[in-house]
Amino acid sequence: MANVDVTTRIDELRALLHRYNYEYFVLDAPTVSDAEFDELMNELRRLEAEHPELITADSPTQRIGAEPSSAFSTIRHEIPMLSLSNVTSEQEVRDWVDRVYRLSGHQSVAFVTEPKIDGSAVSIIYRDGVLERGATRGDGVTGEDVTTNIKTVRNVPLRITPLQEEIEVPTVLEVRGEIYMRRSDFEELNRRRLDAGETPFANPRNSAAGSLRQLDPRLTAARPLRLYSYGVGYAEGNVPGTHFEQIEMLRALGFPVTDNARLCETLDEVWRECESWLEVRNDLDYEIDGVVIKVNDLNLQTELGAVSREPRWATAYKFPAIQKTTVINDIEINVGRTGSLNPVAILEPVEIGGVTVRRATLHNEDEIERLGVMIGDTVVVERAGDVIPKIIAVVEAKRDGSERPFSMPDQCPVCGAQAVRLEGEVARECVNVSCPARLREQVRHFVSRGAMDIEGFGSKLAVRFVDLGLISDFSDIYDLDWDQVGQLEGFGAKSIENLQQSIETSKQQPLSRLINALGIRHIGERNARALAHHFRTMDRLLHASREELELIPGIGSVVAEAVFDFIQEPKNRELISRLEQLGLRMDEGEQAAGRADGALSGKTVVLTGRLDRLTRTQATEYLEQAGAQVTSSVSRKTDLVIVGADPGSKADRARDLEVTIISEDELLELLQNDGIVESGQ
Ligand code: JCF
Repeated sequence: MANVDVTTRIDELRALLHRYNYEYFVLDAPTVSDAEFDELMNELRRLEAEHPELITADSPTQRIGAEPSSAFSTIRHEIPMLSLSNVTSEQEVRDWVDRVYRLSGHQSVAFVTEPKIDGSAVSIIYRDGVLERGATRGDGVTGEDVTTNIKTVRNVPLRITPLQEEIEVPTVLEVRGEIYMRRSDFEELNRRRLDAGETPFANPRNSAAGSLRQLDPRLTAARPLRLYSYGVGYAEGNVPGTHFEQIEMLRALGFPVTDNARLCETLDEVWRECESWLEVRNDLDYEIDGVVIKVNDLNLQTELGAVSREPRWATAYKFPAIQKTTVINDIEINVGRTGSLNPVAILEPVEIGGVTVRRATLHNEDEIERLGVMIGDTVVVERAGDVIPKIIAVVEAKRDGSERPFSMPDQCPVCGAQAVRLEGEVARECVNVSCPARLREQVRHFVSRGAMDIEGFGSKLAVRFVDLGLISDFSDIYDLDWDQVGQLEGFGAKSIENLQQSIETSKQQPLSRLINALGIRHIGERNARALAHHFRTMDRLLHASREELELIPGIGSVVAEAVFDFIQEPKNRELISRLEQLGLRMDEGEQAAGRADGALSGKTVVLTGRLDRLTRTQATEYLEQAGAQVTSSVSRKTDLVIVGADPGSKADRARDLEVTIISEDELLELLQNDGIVESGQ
């Protein structure tokens, strides 16, 4: 090839590779296969090897491969990288906005909100469109030069390539942003680390921050890091005058920016955004720890200024902490409904998100081993939404040698029978089928709020009646010896009457609650509803075949098997027939069924991503009224997936399975046509 041709081809290859990289890592919409990409990259590498004089720092071949260094050099930020003040409640958000009104002298100020990505802050400087330097935030005034590492991050442009030719690139442009890891990438990374016998990372944030500060850039390159850019720092050249337009400029220059910045004209809008992100935070494929609120106008930002390194024109609404550290005072064994021995950590009480947490499940002995917990350890506890508190990690630095290891007992702590771990099971189980612990737990569950909901029949009473021999199976609840109950301490005529009344009322609970109450393996509230919706009556459920069970949306083969085994067991059928004779209602009724003739009736629907006009709860309610069933995961049985903003993996799976996908607006239209919501909502 003549030298001119080589130069032309190299330029062509770089442009193509740049575009494909952008499509893959910024837009999430690749147009070529990995193999095609690799082929072009190899061709470029070969040409550059033959003509080293043509290699440039911004060539796609130069992302990876720099030599390790012994330390990072320190840099000084041209403009300090400020940190954000925090507000933690609606009142504090209102106070903060009010203060902006007061200080600015304006009664109406436009704000921009955006989710606050939990990563590691960076500054990346481009001179004449070429990446010149990347640095960590450090203390905000000085940071570390991590240029070679930043260059390995796939969605960081090595050279700015505007999406349209007429867009002007500032001569100097400092892009500020956050280096983070997607949850799915993080989980994959940890799986690989575990396979390789390495210690897994605690969370995506630590993992991203650690990866960015590797002295060997090849290690950084092997981590699935991404950039999220949220603003402009220092610049020479034309830069727009509002934050919102700056984001749009960055997008037009090929940087990854959020699609979720919202312009808010009122305080109520600002707060609504904060709430809506709180609602979906656990459903996103990236971790967010709050919502950034900024004054949109840059002149007004300058006017407001900063105090002690915190701008007065921006703040972060921080979600309530869902992780805290505390001490494990003891580990107890709970014997579950199925006889499994479940270790439970007894914690030094700690408040997380407004709830005092005293216990956290340790699941089983494998989990204890994986975490390496000992009694006396300081641990990180997480309580996400209404999820049961769990122990995330041990803080080993807090150990002082007084901690005691824990081992699972080989006897049931309740009845003393042998506790064995069967082949292929994670839990140790008490071998005694009539272990009182099982019955206690079963009765406790039967009467509980999510099951038959018998008012006044709490856990304590359940345990007491079982221990006194008043209840030996569920049917005894409806056939209690009231004379004997009357002789118990604390039972007067009035309390007996109340209890009788609530037991009587519970006979009218719909089939779904009864199915849940029976305590069938793998059947909780959701699966019980799916079964009740499908069969409508207990009689039909008792006649179901394994195949029919497997075809029900939301019911997988393991669950189907458990239900089938349960209904085949003569003792269970006898119990159900006794309950029927005692007057329990054995059907679901019409009420919960929703409409039967609309476009959504009978459809199995999954919601994913962030909805703008409805809350998740509203959407679920409306869908159920329309006769649809809302399930949590996408499978071949799913008819429809409603995709909001930032949908994550469920939307990908829907596309893979070719399930129909509709937007929130389209959903609202369907609901309007069915008369479930009024138009204009
Ligand atoms: O997403 C973020 N972590 C984030 C951090 C977004 C922003 O718009 C920020 C920020 C930190 C400081 N803005 C500033 C001024």
